[in-house]
Amino acid sequence: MTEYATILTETRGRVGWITLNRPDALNALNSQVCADVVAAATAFDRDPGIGAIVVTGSERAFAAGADIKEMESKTSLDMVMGDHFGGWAQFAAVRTPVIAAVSGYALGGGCELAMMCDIILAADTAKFGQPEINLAVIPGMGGTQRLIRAIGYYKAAELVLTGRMMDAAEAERAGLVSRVVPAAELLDEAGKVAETIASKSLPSVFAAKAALDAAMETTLAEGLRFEKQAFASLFDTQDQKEGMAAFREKRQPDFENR
Ligand code: CO8
Repeated sequence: MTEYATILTETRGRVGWITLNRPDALNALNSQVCADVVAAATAFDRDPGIGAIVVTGSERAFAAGADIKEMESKTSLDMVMGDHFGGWAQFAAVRTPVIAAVSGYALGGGCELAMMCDIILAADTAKFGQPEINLAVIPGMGGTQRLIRAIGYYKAAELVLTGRMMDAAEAERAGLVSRVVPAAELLDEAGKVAETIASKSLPSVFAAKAALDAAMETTLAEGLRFEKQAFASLFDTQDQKEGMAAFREKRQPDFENR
C-alpha cells in the first residue's frame, strides 16, 4: 500500500478508506492533501477489488477548509496555475461511490469536499459551512454550485453570504447530509454503507452513480435519455442475468463483478 504524506489509506474487504491526517491544521486542504487524496482515490477507483470508498477526517475536523496559510500570499495567476481546481475535479470524477464520514468541522473546502462525495454521513458533532466570505473570498471548490443543488438557493445563499455554520441536525433537515449518527458510531456506519454498496455488481453501481451525477449536471430530458441508455446497457451483463435469476429462485445473487 502506497504511503502518503497527508492521508492514511487502508483497504478493508472491498472498501477503500482515506483518512485526512493533518491534525495540527484541522485537516486543512493544502496542495499536498489534494495530490494525495486524488492519487489514493484514483488508485482505489482503478482497482476492481474495490467497490466503495470512504473519506473521513478526525473527530474534531473532517476538514476546516482549504489551507489559508498556503493560499494567503498567492496571486490570482498562482491560483489558476497551481491547478488545484483540476485536481479536485479529478476526485469528483471517480466512478466508484464515495462516502464522506463527517465528524466536527466541514468548512469551506471541507464542506465542498464532502459535497464531491455521493453520500454524506454526519456525526451529531458535525458542523458545515462556507465561511470564505469572512476571508474576503468565495467558495472555490464547488460550494456556490453544489450547495444550491443540495439545499436550494435561499439557504445556500444565506450560508455563503454570511459564513454562518450549520450543525448536523440543520444540515440533515436541509438535505445536505444523507443521515446523522452518534459520533461514536460514525465510522462503523460508514463502513456498513460502503460494504453494502461494494456487495453489488460493479457495472450497475458505476451506472447508477453516473446517472445520479447526470441529474446534477443536465436537463431532465438529457438525464432521462442518459438513464434509459445506461439501464438498457446493463442487460448485456452476466450479473443482470444472475441478479434476476437469483430473485426468481429466491436466493442471494452471486455476482461476477464484485
Ligand atoms: N487553513 C490553515 N490552517 C487552519 C485552518 C485552515 N483552513 N483551519 C484551522 N487551521 C489551523 C489553525 O491555524 C490552528 O493552527 P495553529 O495551532 O498553528 O495556530 C489549528 O488549525 C487549530 O485551529 P484553531 O486554533 O483555529 O481551532 P479552533 O477550535 O479555535 O477553531 C475553526 C476551529 C472554527 C474551524 C477555525 O480554525 C477556523 O475558523 N478555521 C478556518 C475556517 C475557514 O475559514 N475555512 C475556509 C478556508 S478557505 C476555503 O476553504 C476555500 C476553498 C476553495 C479553495 C480552492 C482551491 C482549489
